[in-house]
Amino acid sequence: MEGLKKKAIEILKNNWQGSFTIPCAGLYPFQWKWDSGFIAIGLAHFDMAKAKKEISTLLDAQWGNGFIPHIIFHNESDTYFPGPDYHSTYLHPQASKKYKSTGMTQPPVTGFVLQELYRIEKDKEDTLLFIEKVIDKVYENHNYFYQNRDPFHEGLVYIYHNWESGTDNSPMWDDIFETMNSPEYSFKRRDTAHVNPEQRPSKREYDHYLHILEIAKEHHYDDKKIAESSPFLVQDPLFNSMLIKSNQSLIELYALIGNNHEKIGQLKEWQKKSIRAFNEKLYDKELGAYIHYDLRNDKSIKHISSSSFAPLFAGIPSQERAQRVIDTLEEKFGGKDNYLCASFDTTSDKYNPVKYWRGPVWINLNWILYYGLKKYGFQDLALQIKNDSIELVEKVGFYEYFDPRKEIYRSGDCKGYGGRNFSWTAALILDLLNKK
Ligand code: 9WN
Repeated sequence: MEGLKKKAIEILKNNWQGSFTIPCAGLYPFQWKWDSGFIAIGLAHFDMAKAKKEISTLLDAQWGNGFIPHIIFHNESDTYFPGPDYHSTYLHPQASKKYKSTGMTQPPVTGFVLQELYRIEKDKEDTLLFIEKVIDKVYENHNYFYQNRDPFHEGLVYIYHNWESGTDNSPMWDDIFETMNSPEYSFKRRDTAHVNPEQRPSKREYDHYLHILEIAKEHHYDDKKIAESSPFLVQDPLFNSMLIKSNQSLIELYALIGNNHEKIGQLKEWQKKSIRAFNEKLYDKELGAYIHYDLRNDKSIKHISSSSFAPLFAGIPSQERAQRVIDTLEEKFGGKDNYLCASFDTTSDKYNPVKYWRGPVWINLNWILYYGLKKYGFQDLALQIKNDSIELVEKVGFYEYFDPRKEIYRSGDCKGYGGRNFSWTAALILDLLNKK
């Protein structure tokens, strides 16, 4: 395992850009919000100064209204589409003047990442001083979500773009895209110059992505107008689980720091309401799983993905419900033929083990699942997820995503998919190897 750890550290060192880390060279040449969080956890295991810098740089790009963008364009690289000019976030009056960025966000992992840094570092005092300096920015980000992304005051926040989910081309969105009548745009993609197109979203999917973006731009990224008119408006169990988990971390960190009673009180209120609404609205009894809700078309999306299990990580289900959810996981994602955990229901017609978020295994979702399973006492399954993650990386390398089918590796031909030397794969494998 020492060799694997060394390689993981080497990848993180190579992808470090002086004040932040790229997800991987070529394909993703900027800073991404949720990648940065996972990466900071990896960095904390060997270079806490870098871990802190990673987070500070991300938070420095926060907008005046508390929003944190999903990509921060620190440089002029033209190997990625769509770039800063396309996103044109200067249109929003409170956008960062210091950094070019996108006008969409990603799952709010930063709160629990701060707590992970505190757990990992031996020098608790010094880490807490750092946390004290940045924690209000994370709180303001949560405040932004509850004030602007929850139009019916349910305690559940929406995403207005599939890129906000982090699970970009999940089959979850297929039916919504069908309703959109997106134009056929002409544009030059860059991703397919780096990665086999078979493993990436289709041209038609990119048309949809751009169409939603055009509508947001038309409204100068105004949240109210987006809530009224975006064809894509979804309450996502992964996104909301990350928010709830991070709320809890903020409560515990503020308690360690002392004072801050008002903020703790507010966080507890959000927490209570969010967990209740989550269990009522996003749980499907028949499927035995948490699912997405299409807020624009007012209906549940009746599919199961790896996002369906994220609520375990945030402590959302009761023990009894957690057991039911695990039965579903074992029935639809497990079995001896697959590595855990496919990103989409392997028994569905829409499952594709090669294509991006339509089936392959992703290490960040495995990491979330691992800690979720441990929290509820499912030790064996947790260990299986951990071992599967390590085995996949040992077999083919630190890729962005992996084929779940065991048979495919037997010939020795199968490589991992997407980007190579991928930062969060390195960071989270390092974390799994360093913790019991
Ligand atoms: C769009 C950087 C990001 C991840 C996402 C992943 C992929 C981008 C893309 O890469 O998305 O944000 O261009 O495909 O889906 O989760 O944060 O690693």
